[in-house]
This record gives sequence, C-alpha cells and structure tokens, in this order.
Amino acid sequence: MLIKRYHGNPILTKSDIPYPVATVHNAGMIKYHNKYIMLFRSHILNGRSIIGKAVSTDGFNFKVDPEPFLTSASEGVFKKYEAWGVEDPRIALIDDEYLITYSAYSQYGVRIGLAKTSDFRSVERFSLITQADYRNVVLFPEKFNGLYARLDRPHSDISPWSIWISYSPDLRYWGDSEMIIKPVQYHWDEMKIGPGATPIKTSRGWLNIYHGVFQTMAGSVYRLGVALHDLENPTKIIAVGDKWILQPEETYEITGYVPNVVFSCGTIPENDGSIKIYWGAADTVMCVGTAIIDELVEHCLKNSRNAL
Ligand code: BMA
Repeated sequence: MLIKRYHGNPILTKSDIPYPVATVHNAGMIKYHNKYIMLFRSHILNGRSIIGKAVSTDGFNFKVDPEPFLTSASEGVFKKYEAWGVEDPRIALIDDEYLITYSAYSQYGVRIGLAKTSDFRSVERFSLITQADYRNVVLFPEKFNGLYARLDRPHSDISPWSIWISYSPDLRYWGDSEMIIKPVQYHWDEMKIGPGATPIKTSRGWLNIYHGVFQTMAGSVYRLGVALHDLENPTKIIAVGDKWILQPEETYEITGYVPNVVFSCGTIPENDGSIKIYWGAADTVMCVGTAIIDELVEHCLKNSRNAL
C-alpha cells in the first residue's frame, strides 16, 4: 500500500472546532517555524464555507485557533465575489511569502482568490486571479525563468474538466496557458480531474498529487492520483500514474456529508524522504497518511498512462 493511513484518523472533526461548524475538510498545509500549519475548510450552519486554522508540533495532533482564519470579505471587489463563501485553500512558500489560493464563491460563479501572510495571524488579500469558473489552483513553490507557475482546473462544456498550467510575472496577470493532463475514458478519473496539493520537488521531477472523479449510479467517487512534471519546465509531463494512490475505504471516507470522497489540498514532505499527505474525508473530517516520496515517483514512472 502506497499510503499508510494514520491509526488516529480522523485527526480533526467538528467537535474539535471552538465555533459552530458542520464539517472540517480540504485543508492546505505548510511548515512554519517547525510547526505544522493547517488551513481547513468548514461548512458553517448556513451551508456556506469559511477557513479555519489549526497548529501542530507533530503533524498528527492539531489545536484549532479560537476564531476562523479567513471568512468572506466584507469590503471591496472580494466582498462581491466571495459572498457565498471561501473554500479549499492551498498554501505555497515562494520567496519568503506564504501564498494562499482559495475558491471564492458567489452568484457570479467560482473564482480563485490569492491572499498572502507572513505570520499566519493576519492575512491580506492580493487579487482574484481567475475569472469564473475555475477551482483547484495550486502554485509551484519556485519560479521558472522568473515566472510564477500555477496548475488549475477550468470548467468546460466541451472537454472533460482537465488540469491546465499558466505562468505570471507578478501573480496578478496570468498567461501561456496550456492543458496538460486530461481524464481518461472509462478510467477512475474519467469524469474530471483537478490539482490537489502544492507540487513537491523531487530529484526526478515535480510530484503532483491530484484528484480524479468517477461517476457511478450512487454518485461520484473522488480518489487521488499522481503525476510527475519536468523540473525545469513543468508544462512538460514526464509521467501520470495509471492507478490511483488512495480511494475511499474507511467508514469516515465512505460515509458523511458527501460519501466516497478523499480530497487533498496539502502535504508535508519530511527530511527523511517520507511525506505526510492530508485529505478531507467525505467532506466531513480531516485525515492524514504517510508515504515514501520515492515510491510515489516510481508509481508514476513504472505504469504511466498518456497525459492527454
Ligand atoms: C468538489 C469540491 C470539493 C469537494 C468535492 C467533493 O467539486 O466542491 O471541495 O470536496 O467536490 O464534494
């Protein structure tokens, strides 16, 4: 088994949250001053989402801040486009800045907001970096030829929803977009795919942990897969693992607010070559598992399917 589930899963549930919420899921992760920072999504009791923060010294036991970290903006252009909530944060550290991308929901559709923090206490919104309808924006933690790079997933009526890449000189204006990984018909990711966790640098390429969805008679099943991008040119895909690396199996993954979902927005690579992978289970609770980075890379390379 590639991912070993932590015996204490789920690691965070609504009863750990000091304010009223219905769910705890889809958390972005980063290490900050040797602590594990988790920015997690919660549905509040009107059905819309906010983002909370939890901190841990070991990556398994988290303590939640008394107040939410990011809620819908109360002014400016963000107020208009976040009125229905903020969801699914991802965190990247680039040039000493912690950058948070999140889904901003409103009557105008779903866009991606970019916010910055230097201390995980205060947070400043920077820009809405997509039009409607985009979700799942992850930033590469390094620049390429002076440009920021991101993976994202636009919605389309023509093509199955796929993973795209774009570049920017300043995080505000994005271009050079290309579709780079597409779902495969009658395959576990047939319905749609989307970037998941912030890409992880390995000696053989950038490891991209993404989600893939298959539609069944009983609803959609969300699983996780892996792809490998070229180190210098992440538009170039080296391999896409044909098989998933994680699927809903435990009770907390197959039952809940949305059954049969494992959905990752963040990982923590460790110095010993292992990685902690975090996922929201059934859109209800947060879980963690451990894997060996080299084994995930091998999984991509040994049995790769076409990217497009
Ligand atoms: C996706 C997003 C995720 C969610 C998943 C399963 O479309 O809304 O936030 O985890 O569906 O419900």
